[in-house]
Amino acid sequence: MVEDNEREYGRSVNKNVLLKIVILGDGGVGKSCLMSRFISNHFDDHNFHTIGVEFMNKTTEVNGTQYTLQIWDTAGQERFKSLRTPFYRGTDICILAYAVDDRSSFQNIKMWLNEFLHYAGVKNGIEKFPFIVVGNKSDVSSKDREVTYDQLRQWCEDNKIGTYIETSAKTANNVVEAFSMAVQRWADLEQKAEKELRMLHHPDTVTLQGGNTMSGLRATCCSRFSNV
Ligand SMILES: Nc1nc2c(ncn2[C@@H]2O[C@H](COP(=O)(O)OP(=O)(O)O)[C@@H](O)[C@H]2O)c(=O)[nH]1
Ligand SMILES: [Mg+2]
Repeated sequence: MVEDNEREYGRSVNKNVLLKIVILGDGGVGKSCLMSRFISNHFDDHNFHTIGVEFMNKTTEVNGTQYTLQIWDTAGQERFKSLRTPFYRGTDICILAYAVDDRSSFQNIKMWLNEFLHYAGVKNGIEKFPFIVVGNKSDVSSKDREVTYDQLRQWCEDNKIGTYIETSAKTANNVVEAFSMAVQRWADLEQKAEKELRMLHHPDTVTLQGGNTMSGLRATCCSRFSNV
């Protein structure tokens, strides 16, 4: 989704980075409400149904960089299975949502994670893709709560996801923060990937402690190129 000439790895203040974000999770956890709270700071208490797939854009600034977030919302993937691949393709950030008053929606996060890994073709491993797990409806009374923050933290640790938060689309608590955290995670991973790439292309810039592994690598590179 991010054009090459727009890639700024979280550094530029002048350019706009376009990021495609998908929100996945069981029906009823508040995906559409989270999106409309973030986009227009609005909460609609009566049920409305997402028809198929839709996306909305919002421009936001995170750490001095301008981002246009293209947020994709969907309803009943079961009914729209043929849309899965185009829906997931080119995703930069994946939000996995559940509701804290619905234990089964929390248990299904694993299924949504696997579905995304499969259909979006994430190959580099969970740690290298910006996932954020969002426990929505944090405003519910403690007697209605079925998932604790500790369980969220533990699940994320077990599944190697470093970014998670509880939100309330109803009260707006942590909604902007959730999107900012997700973008920040994306920027951190981009920067890390860029560094790794630079190391590959310019091994001279790497300081090695002990051993001569890099000079060995250089020799291999040079001999390969000199044979061309
Ligand atoms: N208490 C509470 N209810 C919410 C919250 N977010 C959404 N809801 C309600 O949960 C229901 C489902 O929300 P919706 O956004 O349509 O869920 P979706 O199917 O995941 O898109 C609606 O009745 C919302 O009013 C929240 O943060 N707190
Ligand atoms: Mg919806």
